[in-house]
Amino acid sequence: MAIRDILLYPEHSDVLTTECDPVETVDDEVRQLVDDLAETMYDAPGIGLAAPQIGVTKRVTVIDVSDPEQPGGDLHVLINPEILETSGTITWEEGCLSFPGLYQEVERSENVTVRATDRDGERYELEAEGILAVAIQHEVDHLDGILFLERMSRLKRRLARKDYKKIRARMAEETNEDVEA
Ligand code: GNR
Ligand code: NI
Repeated sequence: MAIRDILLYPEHSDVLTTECDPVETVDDEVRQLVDDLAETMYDAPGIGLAAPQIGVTKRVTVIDVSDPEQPGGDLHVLINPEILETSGTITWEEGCLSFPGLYQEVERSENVTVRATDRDGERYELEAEGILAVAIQHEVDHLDGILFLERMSRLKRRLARKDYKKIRARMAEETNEDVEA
């Protein structure tokens, strides 16, 4: 297990906008990837993480929307996920670990049924609603090379990019101050 670096937008937009390749067999290498994703997600902390965010363009993602204050997590491993059905609409203020500090409302389906392969190579189906449904859609988008910016209206996207530039400029300034101090 290892905590991996999370790739940021826009420096790594090439990897982050790549359509990821399906996993053929769940072997030790894929299990290692799953474990690294989980460890990196919990460390960040985040409620989900997709393989391209750590530089691996494979269709693998992990999600845990359980309360971090409560003992025992609820880790979902989704390999080659397919969204089978969606219904309803929900607006959620989303964040993305590849856009640190940016939070924006995004409209998604409120309910999703997803089929995926787990860490043991078993195919399963999951019905989700609310934040879990939102996270599934956010992560499956990553595997298709789609970032949450693209799920906003053009106006909101323009404002979000502007906000994010300011956030990153401030982050860079703070890092320089740390170096100088
Ligand atoms: O940690 C995360 N929080 C979050 C909040 C609302 C909607 C989606 C997310 S996913 C995000 C982690 C991440 O970037 N996953 O790709
Ligand atoms: Ni994300």
